[in-house]
Amino acid sequence: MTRVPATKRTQKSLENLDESFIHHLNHTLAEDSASATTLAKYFALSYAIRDLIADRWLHTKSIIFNRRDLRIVNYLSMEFLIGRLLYNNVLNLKIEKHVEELLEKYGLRLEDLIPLEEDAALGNGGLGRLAACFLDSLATLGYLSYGYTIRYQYGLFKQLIENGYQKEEPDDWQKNGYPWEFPKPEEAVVVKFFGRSEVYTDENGWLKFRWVDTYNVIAVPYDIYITGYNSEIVSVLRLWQPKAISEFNFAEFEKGNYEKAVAEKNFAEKICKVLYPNDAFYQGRELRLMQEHFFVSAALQDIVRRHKKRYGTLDNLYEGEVIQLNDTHPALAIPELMRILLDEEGYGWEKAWEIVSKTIAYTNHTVMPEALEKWEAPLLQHMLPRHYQIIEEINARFLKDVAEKFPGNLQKIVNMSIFEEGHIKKVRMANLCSVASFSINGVSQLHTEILKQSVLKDFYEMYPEKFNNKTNGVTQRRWLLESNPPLARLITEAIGDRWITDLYELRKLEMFLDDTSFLERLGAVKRWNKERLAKYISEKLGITLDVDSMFDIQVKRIHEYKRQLLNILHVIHLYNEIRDGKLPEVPRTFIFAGKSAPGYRMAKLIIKLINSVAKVVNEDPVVSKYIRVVFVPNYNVSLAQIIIPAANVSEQISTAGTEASGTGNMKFMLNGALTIGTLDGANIEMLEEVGAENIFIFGLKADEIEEAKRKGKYNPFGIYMDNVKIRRILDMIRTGYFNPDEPELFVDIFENLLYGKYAPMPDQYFVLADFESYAETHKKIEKLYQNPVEWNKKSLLNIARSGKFSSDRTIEEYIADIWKSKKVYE
Ligand code: HBZ
Repeated sequence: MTRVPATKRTQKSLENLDESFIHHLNHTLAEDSASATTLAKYFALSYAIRDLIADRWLHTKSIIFNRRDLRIVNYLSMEFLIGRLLYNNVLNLKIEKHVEELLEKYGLRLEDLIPLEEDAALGNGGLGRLAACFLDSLATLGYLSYGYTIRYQYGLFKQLIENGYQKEEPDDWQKNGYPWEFPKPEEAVVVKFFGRSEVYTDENGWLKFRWVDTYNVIAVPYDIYITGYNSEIVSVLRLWQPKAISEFNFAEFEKGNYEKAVAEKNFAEKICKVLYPNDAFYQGRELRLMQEHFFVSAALQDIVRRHKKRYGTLDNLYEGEVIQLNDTHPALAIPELMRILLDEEGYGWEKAWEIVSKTIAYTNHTVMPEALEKWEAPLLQHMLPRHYQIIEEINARFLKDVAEKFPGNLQKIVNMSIFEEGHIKKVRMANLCSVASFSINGVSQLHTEILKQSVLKDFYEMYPEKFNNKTNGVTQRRWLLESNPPLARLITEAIGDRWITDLYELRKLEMFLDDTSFLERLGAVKRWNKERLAKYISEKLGITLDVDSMFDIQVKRIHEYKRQLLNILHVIHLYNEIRDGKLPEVPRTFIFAGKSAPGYRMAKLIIKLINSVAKVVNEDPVVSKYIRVVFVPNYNVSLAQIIIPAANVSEQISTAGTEASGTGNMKFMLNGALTIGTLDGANIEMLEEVGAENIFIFGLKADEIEEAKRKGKYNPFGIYMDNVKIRRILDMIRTGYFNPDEPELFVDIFENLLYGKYAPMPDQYFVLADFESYAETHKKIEKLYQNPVEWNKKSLLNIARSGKFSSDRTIEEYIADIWKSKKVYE
């Protein structure tokens, strides 16, 4: 296919951008330029840009229905954490200059409009943000792709910090309207719940099942077109919104049953009310199961409809479509596709199973047992009786295969069965995915090895060919070009702009490793970013930061396994040293940000501890000359774009073997921070890229942690008794040093570390075991920071070697090994 250069298409419509802006201001919004608010102008500009994007969608759509040789990637995910789109679209369309000139005529700058957009926070953390990066890469590389999820009314809650405690507020992200989506009511489908499975004999005398007496809801799609950099092709992010079939029941109303009159509407609205705010924690709530089924069923009907339109048959569904499950949350895609093929399309079991198991692939994102989805069988059976029956049949056939492969090995049957027997029978979604998918992947080398050797060991023995690794990546368009303009400029001046679509180009920066003037400019860029963050913190929190101090940053969800506790214990240690007159050689600012799940007691207590320590440290006239501690509220994508570029040091300190990959680690590296980290997740691969002299690794390794646990030989109480520094720190926490008004407040943290009061064992994340090694490594960092040339050199090397961590590389690997799709333009 001959390619119309992307710029040409845009250029054509660009000539009208000014007119289009005024048109939308006057006619879409009915405002005039003299009296319109800045918000109205933000909307007018967004609508004008959206028109350019709609053109690309029409082009992409024509390819979808004309090119049957291109397999479409379907990424099913409960979460897409896309953040703001205005500036992202401006950069991807390469229209920044034009837009700046246009706005200037109205006395506006792009940077005044950008913050008016609400973040679309339809995700919790890494898993949701990964999905967003993938759509950017797919569009940029020119593959056809759809993301499917729910149009949540409320995204991830907004975090307030009051008196040091996290408070949650609903995130009404659509309250002013949202300019980037297109409702497509004509493509609505019906999603069914409850009812029963009925046997009947069809016209050929075959015994068949059908799902009857169901409760039905309409699913209406809203599309957001995700642009790629300099690309004609957009990815479609399709958000499903439930709608009642009958929104108002007049008969019930007449009878005075006001509740019943709106019952259907309430049911529909409940489904998409809110994103579940847990990350890495499973809660078996009925509403969550409804959400999972709702968007999966809508997505599958959509995929099936599209394939029939493209090929006229479902026999070869896997040739036109591939479905990637983002963790087990969309696992109901498996029985739903079976149900469609068996009950609605008339396929027999064997052919239906062949289609399903050649179409669906599964990505695992965690090995933490508390995060694994296990639905109570009676709940699933009640809500989705036909799906339950299909899962039973899948399991029966699968267990036959297991028995054949491992004759007489009952343990295998017990381990691998989709059902976990017990007081309440459970459906193990990871097992269902492992049985039905043609590909099972982890998200870093270490994580994939752990899957093969422990969590999914039996499945690996049965189907070794299904297993593969796809180390995560992040898009450099958002995480460098958009978030760090001065660094992007410096790089482009030095090596040209090809890095924007080929991150390995950054290797060329190694030419400048001994160029002191270049290193100085790199230092100046970092300083600019630190000033930008300091300004934000001063405006929002009234805290003044010293931009000469070393910015040491840990931003991510608050979770015990991520060990924000280790970080703050180390801060307390530095506090003690300063009070003892042992003054640090470098002033440091410790910055934290991140949300806790609202119901996660320990994580919330850790937030309070950080804030309590911050208060004591920052208010101490001597100590605050050397260290400051800041907790920045409401961490989200937009805040990450300001915080990450300002880091000198990136904290990636999870207990080895717990963080599947991490992606924040990659964003920091790309922005020139030096990492202090454990040998966990993708940190290991970062070490491989930069070499041991350019990353600060500390702590126990995954196999050492594993062994200590297995042998039950870890004794944190012994460490407490033997190590005066640690004893002093923990005693301060226990006795209320940081919270004299309520001295007992942090006792639970103390007791959890030493006695495992709220955990299966004392200090289950090995905080005390790694403390000394962590503190020593921090000393090395302190020393290096005193030599700016050496520091900037390592910083530059980290940037230069971050090429592997582009989501473009990740996507090309998914394409080559799993999706086997082709680019629109080769
Ligand atoms: O997925 C994260 C991993 O913890 C992180 O290591 C990895 O880099 C990232 C991308 O692969 N996992 C999550 O973010 N998980 C969730 O957010 C989650 C959300 C809802 C759940 C369970 C997990 O029910």
